[in-house]
Amino acid sequence: MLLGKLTLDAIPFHEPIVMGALGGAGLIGLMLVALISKMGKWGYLWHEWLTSVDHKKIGVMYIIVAMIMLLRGFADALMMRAQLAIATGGSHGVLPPDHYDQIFTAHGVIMIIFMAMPFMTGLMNIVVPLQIGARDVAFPFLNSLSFWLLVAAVVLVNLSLGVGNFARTGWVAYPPLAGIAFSPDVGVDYYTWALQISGIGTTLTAINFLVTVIKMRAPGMKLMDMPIFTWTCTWANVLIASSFPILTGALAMLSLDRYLDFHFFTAEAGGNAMMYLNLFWAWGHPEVYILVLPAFGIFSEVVSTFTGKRLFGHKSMIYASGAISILGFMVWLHHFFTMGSGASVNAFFGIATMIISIPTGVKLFNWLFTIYRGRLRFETPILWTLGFMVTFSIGGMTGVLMAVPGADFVLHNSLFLIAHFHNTIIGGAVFGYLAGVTFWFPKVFGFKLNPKLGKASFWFWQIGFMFAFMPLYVLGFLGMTRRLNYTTNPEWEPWLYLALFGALLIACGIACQLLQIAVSIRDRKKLADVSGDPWNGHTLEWSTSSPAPFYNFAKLPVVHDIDAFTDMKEKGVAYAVPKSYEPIHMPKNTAVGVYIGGFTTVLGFALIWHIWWLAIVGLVGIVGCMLARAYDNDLDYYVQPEEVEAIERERFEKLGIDVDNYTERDPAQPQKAVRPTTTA
Ligand code: HEM
Ligand SMILES: [Cu+2]
Repeated sequence: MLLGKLTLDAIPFHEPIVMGALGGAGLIGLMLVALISKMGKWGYLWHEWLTSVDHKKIGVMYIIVAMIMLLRGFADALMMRAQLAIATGGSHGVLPPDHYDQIFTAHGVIMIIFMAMPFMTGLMNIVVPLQIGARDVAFPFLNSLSFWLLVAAVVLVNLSLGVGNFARTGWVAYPPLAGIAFSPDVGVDYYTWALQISGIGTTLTAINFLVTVIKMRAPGMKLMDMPIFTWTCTWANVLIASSFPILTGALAMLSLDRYLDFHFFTAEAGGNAMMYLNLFWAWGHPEVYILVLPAFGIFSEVVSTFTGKRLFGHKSMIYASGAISILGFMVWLHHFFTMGSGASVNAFFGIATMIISIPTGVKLFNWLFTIYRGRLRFETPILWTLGFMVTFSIGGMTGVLMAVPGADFVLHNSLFLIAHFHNTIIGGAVFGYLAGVTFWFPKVFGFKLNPKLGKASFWFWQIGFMFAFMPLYVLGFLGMTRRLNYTTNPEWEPWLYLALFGALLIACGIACQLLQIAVSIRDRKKLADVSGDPWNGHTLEWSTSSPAPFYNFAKLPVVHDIDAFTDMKEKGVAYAVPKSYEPIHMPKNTAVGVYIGGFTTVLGFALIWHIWWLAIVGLVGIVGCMLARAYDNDLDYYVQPEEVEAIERERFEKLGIDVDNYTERDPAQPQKAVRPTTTA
């Protein structure tokens, strides 16, 4: 058949909820297209953003994708909470089981792979090169390619809503359920190809950033001097580079089982489904640290900035992150204590799991000691940080509880587990990213976010979280298992209502954030940051203007201290006017990443639907683009000193520094920090 498994039946015309969602999304899309056309912004969008290799712009695009997917993943969550609040006492609610199963699977996959991961990657993209005083990442084109591979995967996941269906296996896709015998349609294939494609992008990003921090640090910055966010990202990248290949292998084997009748994971021909569980979690557990370590880094930056103190125990923070990373590889079996590995194996993994709480505790005390006797400024990022400390600690403690194999036998697969990991992943990772957005927003856009709405959003999220997830601990103890689409036990009902109420509060929190962006854009003049250093920061990203120029630094900074920028301010050289400028070597924008992303979408779609000729088209397209790129010599250019000077002159004018009558201070004579005041 020309279209493989694809027929008109693949489109769920009979499902009003799905069709409504598709219609809504289509409408919003059309409105966007119309708006961009009306404003005549297509050229700008293409040349300045989509084809950009600037790490800051790529970072922003990652975060936009993450926000869109947060809305989708949260819509799924709301549907589940609403369903479970009405599907009680004999009612089966509105979502049929087949649809409900796709929803919890999509929710889990989207939140982890397509919301949290791009959010983390986006912040890393924006901040890491600036923090180490570099002009971009080591491989700017590769960076753009990674992003477009993510977009290809996101397109596939969203396509599954309207063409075919998504996996009904839970976000872990365990065989035999995920095998061809029990999941004969395309749902699992959407899952595997979307994860494979985005996984390649993630792995490339990790390698890119590892090379960047090794090769491109500013003169004088030793590895141990790197700011703590950069360090935690680096550990995350070590974890990505070593764990994502395991996922790739596991999913490749699952695909071989499904497409070519291999039997890696089916018992009938000598395979073993338990192997999949081991491989999946050998990636899956490091994955949770990939998400949370950079968030720990953000909290560290925020705590030291808003107490105005050097972070307590910079070195111990780095070592603790390393210990967490290494231990993170030795605990995977705690995800299936009930598999029957025996008492000694379970005991080993239980103890290994508990040991991770030690380096995590070290960090918590480092933050507390930094705050101790500091003068805490209660800006929005600090609220997220304090909220994290409380929420994450609860999640950590329930984690240690479940690390006891005996306890896990009772709690496994119950809502207690759901409460535990949302406790850590929302209270840890998501709160961290939201703190990071508020913190670094001015560096990217040149103005701060409205603080009132930011604080309102925090309180809605924090209180909403407690209402949405604390009841799940109780429900777990009361015996409610996860992934149920209706319940019949009247004892559970009040807790299910409370959980829905909590989710609605979180919805208000998200609404506040969207409103915050709109209001802040409107008030951008009032919220402007002309100093480039709106929070009195410690690290190099604050030493350049806001928004940072495309070349980041007119002169590469020279580093003498862990808190490099504080050091410069103390020595009075933070705003020194250079005598002259040199040409700056920069990469040119390119559309190749966009094209490869497009062909990859085609390839993925064709593989999912067994449309072999189309798969060849996709593959040939990808290889063609790669060849074209390989033979292209027009990749870079030099920014001329006159252009740099003009941009820098404008910056110094805004800072109130007279460039023409500037006398250099003697750096040997320490002076009080000269800091221009901010308007907001
Ligand atoms: C923002 C509010 C959120 C709410 C209200 C929410 C709610 C839910 C609900 C109701 C379930 C199904 C529980 C069950 O099995 O009965 C679920 C599962 C899950 N959630 Fe969330 N969630 C939220 C955010 C997140 C975030 C931010 C992440 C990850 C970054 C996440 C990851 C997951 C995962 C992995 C599952 C398991 C899916 C599966 O069973 O395979 N959730 N969530
Ligand atoms: Cu784990």
